[in-house]
Amino acid sequence: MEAGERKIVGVNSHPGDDYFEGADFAEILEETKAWDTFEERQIARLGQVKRERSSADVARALLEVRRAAGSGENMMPALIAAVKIYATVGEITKALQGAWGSYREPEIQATGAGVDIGQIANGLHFRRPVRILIAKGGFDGHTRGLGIFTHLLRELGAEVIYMGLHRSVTEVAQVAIDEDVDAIGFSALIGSPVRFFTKLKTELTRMGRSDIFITGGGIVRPREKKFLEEELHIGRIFLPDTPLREVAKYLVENIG
Ligand code: B12
Repeated sequence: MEAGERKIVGVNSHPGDDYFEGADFAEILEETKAWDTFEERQIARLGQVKRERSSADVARALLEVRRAAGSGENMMPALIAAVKIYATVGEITKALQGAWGSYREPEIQATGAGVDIGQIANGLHFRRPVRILIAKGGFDGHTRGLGIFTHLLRELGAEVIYMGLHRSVTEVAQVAIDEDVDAIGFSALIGSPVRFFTKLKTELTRMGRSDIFITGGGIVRPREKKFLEEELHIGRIFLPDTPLREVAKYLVENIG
């Protein structure tokens, strides 16, 4: 283990943020810079795969995936055959959607999920009418916190707008502007929080509304939190297990 041959996350691999003590933000910027061209590079790679495979074979394999999905039989042979001839995950997913349809998220449940929202909000209230957009980006499907925040913000007197899952950051910025919100509460439990928040700020600036207040939280490393708050100059970023009363006080004091 000491030689690093057997890796244990948290022990001799990715040992946590202490490891980064003293690191400046250059490392974070380096990481996020790689994301800038990621989409283009991935599209180029996909293009190459598509040029080199047989489209007729792929079309046949996808029809078979769709048929197998609709029939209720074991789908593994059809899926493996499709993957072997380089059908993409997107194409296979579309074939499955063709058979099953796709999940439509119901309106967000403004629920405390066992949390006593009344007690958390007790004595706290926005001083003026405020509109807040609650959002997530990419494939993050952790909705539990969103339900809690929707409930909490309404209890604090805000009008809450929620645009559903699987949105791009550009869409989030556009909706924030269209709905003329006072603040965006962005939640990032999977994906790169630095990337999400940086792009959100860049998009709002590009659209001429850099004044819209951004705050939020999620699975964010302490040095990323420092970067977002001190370098990107957005509002506070809350890490998991921050008492909700502390979050509520901050929102009331800084948004309305
Ligand atoms: C519950 C849970 C799930 C549930 C989600 C149910 C649901 N509908 O929400 C299920 C089981 C479905 C799930 C699935 C997955 N999960 Co999960 N999940 C969790 C768990 C245990 C708790 C999340 C939660 O609800 N917390 C309670 C809420 C209230 O807290 P919160 O949202 O974090 O909010 C706090 C702060 O983050 C901040 N905050 C967050 N958002 C916002 C927004 C605003 C406006 C503000 C002001 C503040 C704020 O303020 C709050 C202060 O307390 C976490 C671990 C953890 N302890 O966080 C893992 C965790 C987030 N999951 C994780 C993973 C990896 C997954 C999966 C990818 C697993 C898999 N391989 O399939 C999938 C992804 C599914 C998807 N498409 O997103 C990882 C993420 C790792 C990472 N980012 O590096 C975690 C950290 C577990 C772990 N330790 O590995 N998960």
